[in-house]
Amino acid sequence: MDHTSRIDKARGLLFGLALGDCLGAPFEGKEGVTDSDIVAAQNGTGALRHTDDTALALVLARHLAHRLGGRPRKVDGCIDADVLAREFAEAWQAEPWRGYGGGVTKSFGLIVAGTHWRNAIRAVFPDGSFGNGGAMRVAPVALVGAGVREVTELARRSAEVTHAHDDALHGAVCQAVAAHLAIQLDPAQPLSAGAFVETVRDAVPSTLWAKKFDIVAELAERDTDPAEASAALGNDVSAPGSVPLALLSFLRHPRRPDAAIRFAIRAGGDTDTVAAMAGALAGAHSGYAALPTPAVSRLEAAKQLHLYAEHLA
Ligand code: R7I
Ligand code: MG
Ligand code: MG
Repeated sequence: MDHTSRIDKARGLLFGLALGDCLGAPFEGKEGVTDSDIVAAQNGTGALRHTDDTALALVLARHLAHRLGGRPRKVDGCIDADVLAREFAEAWQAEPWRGYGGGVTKSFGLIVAGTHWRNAIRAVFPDGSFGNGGAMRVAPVALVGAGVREVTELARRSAEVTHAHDDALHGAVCQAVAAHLAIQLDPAQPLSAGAFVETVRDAVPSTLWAKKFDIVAELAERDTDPAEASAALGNDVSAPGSVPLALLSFLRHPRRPDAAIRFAIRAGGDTDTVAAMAGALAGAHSGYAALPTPAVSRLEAAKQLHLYAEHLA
């Protein structure tokens, strides 16, 4: 891949994530949302405000960019868990109104008060959170890991500082590996949903997730609608109840990030997060040029998104 398409795909990934988050947020928990409701929001005026999904993806992107800066790339040094946990908690402390989950709100409070992240997160959920917070912000690691193994390792390390439950880690790995594949694939070539899902499945050793992947592969092959998709896969704040729906939203519209985002939003439930994850995948696949131009220029974090995309590409 040449440098121009790498930058285009890196921008597509980050801007797709933020666009999905911003467009999805106002529709969270709403029923009967139509394509034209979403298009109206997309074609509006004024800044598009993001939530915790984009806020923490930016923190992770900045963390990766700083730790890569100028040195030869070495995955081991890309994530310092203790530093990253503090950076996430400080982002929450600076802007607690961005719509954070109830569990992380408590653990971030403990971390800024001095508790080590390993103790803070277990104090809130003894088995670790199974929320989708590790997956929603993970996509930037796909710009750094050289292959599935490295991306898997970075995904787990970025997620575990807040989400220690196996299902949350599986969700982060699923989303990160899917983003990695989306970057590698040439959008001019036909995409095989079956082969795509198989590669992701190989990185996620879990019988619960294997069942989800079977459903994703089956629904991706036919003309399923968002209501059927969420009934079959879930659309809640848990990782297994949202990450597979995002993967399907992308696979239904791999070359149309705006359509993938609308599919995710019309599926209802945790719309900002499912649309952010679907937008990251479709943006990484098709590139920045495929995103709706007026809307991306209205993104609140557009400057930082450009900066980190260029740095990480
Ligand atoms: O996962 P997390 O960061 O939340 C992300 C979601 C996204 O939709 C964002 O857009 C934002 O709206 O929030 O935050 P957590 O607090 O770790 O998990 C989210 C929710 O999942 C929690 O508030 C709980 O309701 C539920 N949850 C659990 N409930 C019981 N036991 C997660 N883990 C557990 C658990 O172990
Ligand atoms: Mg959110
Ligand atoms: Mg959400």
